Amino acid sequence: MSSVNKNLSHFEGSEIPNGKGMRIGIVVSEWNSAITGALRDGAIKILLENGVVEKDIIVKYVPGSFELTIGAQFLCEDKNIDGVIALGCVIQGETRHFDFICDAVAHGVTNVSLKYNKPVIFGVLTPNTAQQAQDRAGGKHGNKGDEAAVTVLKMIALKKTL
Ligand code: DLZ
Repeated sequence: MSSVNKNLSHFEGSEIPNGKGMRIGIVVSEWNSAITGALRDGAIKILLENGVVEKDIIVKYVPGSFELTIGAQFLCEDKNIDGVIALGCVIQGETRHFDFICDAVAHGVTNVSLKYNKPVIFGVLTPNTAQQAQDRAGGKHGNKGDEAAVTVLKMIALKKTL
């Protein structure tokens, strides 16, 4: 994989915006819950470290990654929510559903984001093995939940400038 030897949670570019006053939904897939729980915890930690208050982080669960799209839509319907993070893990070696699920979620979250004009961040791991998933959920390649949290803060801040 192209990420070999990289910590993917090393952020480059502009500063992380302060999230004070932002209200953020997190939708978490229960499939591969040890991994998705670590993604969720990473995302929450980053949001709290960057000014989002606990009561403004709304966490909801869906059965599998396929349901992340509708979960994100439910959250986007709340007009007080500024942005949503969708967290899941689909391991390629373990399911023939892989392509169907990944394509559906990628298109689904994009559609929801455009429909509601709010950032919906794709925080779905799509590794080949369980080890690669662990490496990206608080392991040697960082935590994709952290990246998703930074991304939602940046996108909400961008919208506020326009
Ligand atoms: C069915 C299924 C399979 C085989 N594998 C995964 C997976 O690796 N990761 C994941 O998040 N969900 C998986 N699912 C469940 C689907 O996402 C979905 O919940 C079911 O197909 C019901 O719609």
